[in-house]
Amino acid sequence: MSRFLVLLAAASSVIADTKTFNWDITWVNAAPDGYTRPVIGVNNQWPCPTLEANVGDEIIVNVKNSLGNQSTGLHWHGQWQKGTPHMDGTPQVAQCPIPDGESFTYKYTAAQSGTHWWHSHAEAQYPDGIRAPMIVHDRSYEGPLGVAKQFVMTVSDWYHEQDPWIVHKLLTNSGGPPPEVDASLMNDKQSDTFQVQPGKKYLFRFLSISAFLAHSIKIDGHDMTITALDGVPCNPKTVDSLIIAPGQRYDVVIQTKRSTNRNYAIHSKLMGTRFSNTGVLSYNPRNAAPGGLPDPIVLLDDMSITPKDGQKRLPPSDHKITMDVTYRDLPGNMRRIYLGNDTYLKADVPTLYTALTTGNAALNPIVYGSAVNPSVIRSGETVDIIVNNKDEFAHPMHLHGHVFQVLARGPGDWNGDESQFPETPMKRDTVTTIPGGHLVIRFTADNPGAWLFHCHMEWHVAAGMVATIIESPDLLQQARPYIPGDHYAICRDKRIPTQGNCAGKTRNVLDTRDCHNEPEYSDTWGALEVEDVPGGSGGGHKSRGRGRRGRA
Ligand SMILES: [Cu+2]
Repeated sequence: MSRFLVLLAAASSVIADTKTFNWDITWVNAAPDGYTRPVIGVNNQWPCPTLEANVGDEIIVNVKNSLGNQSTGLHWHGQWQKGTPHMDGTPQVAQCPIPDGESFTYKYTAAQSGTHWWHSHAEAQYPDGIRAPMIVHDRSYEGPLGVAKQFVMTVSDWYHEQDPWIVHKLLTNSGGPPPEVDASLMNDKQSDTFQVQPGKKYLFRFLSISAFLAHSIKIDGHDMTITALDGVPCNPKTVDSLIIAPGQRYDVVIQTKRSTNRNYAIHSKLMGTRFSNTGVLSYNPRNAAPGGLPDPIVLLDDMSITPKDGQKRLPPSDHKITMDVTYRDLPGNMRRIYLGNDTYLKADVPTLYTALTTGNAALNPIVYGSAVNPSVIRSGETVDIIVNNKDEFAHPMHLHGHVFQVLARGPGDWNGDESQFPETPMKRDTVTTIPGGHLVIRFTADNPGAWLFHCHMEWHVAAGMVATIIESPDLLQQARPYIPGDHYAICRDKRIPTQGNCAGKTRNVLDTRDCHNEPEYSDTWGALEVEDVPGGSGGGHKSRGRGRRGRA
């Protein structure tokens, strides 16, 4: 018995691989909808590469920032970073921003299998192109699906202007009407063809890498059986169409027909706009191109989907965090979103570093600064986050470091009545609120780190719709995750302090008078500093350099 286990362990250590990627982050021109503009790519290419691995692989991504005008930081959406919270890629939270010209290595285990993605987490940057799928294979999930082949299909909105400028206009009262979307993309193109054979099953991995708007997806003549939400395998649920919000993923299996005499349209519609894409489910390339409009979509209530592992509702929570979503116009021509008490502003010290360096005070949310909307949770607690959404948007809310159970979603503020909570709740990592409604999610504090909870509409992130969950700072201090030297080097490079409270104060850390509390106009700008973009051939407005404190 014991020898058998040893052999198994040896076998799995052979299977687990190290996957190394060398990514030079660069501006490059691209025209996914026929309009040429500068986009952010990797190694002078765009679309950015899909990161593909097997569950348990060690991922090493050597990043060089060659943008020339913006800092960056890469987040691995769907990877919990257990034991490596410093690899979460969130500038001024898990690390300092990677300045122009500097290098930085991400190294972590791809522990969460499924359909995920990676993207810049420097605000207002990923919609300029730096986002792509991250697929982590797991035979124990994929094998039983019995599919002949897998396809990845991303959907996104697309803009001709660069995002920092869009955000700038959106968040100032004088900016005029909201920016208009210029196109919808399917796999970063206008259309894509998925070649199939008759009488087989296929897995489609749908991802929304949108900046702002959701898509509906429907395949003519074929039901879709959902098999995973945000990488979490679920009990099969057959639907006719689905709606996917920014940050979300749906795995679906389709069964192809016996006849090959026609091809079918895959409709991806950018909701609330005139833009859509028509992909081709191709049985035979010689068949006529499919077209037409999809039938009206049938709304899917994802709350009805249960996880494959059958996990029951977690025990009643020890710790409830309630956040109201409100828009406020502030003096100085600013429009900000408040998530809870405050509108998010970056701390001077990355929040994880504050958690590691302020001793017992790290258990007191005050040290992180009210402007990061901090909540400190303790190891083993069951935590409820309650969002009361006071405005007319359906916000896709994403929590880093976890998946969560979704216990309630409905109109109005949450009334506290837990009697209708589902026995076996849906689990995912990005869930949409309803306009003017509430959302209740629950998770266990089992992953020490500094995790953002935010809307995945990127412009809402820039407007401050972000909160910080500081999880088990006492355990972080005991465990002392090893933080490599290159993390500190990029801080030194820009004179960003790496210890102390939100203002970098290492004594009297509860004195936070010097921490940011007032939104500054320039805070609405993207990755700290934006200047003229080299090589722009049609990129619209050239952004002006207005970085906060001149960090690049
Ligand atoms: Cu939002």
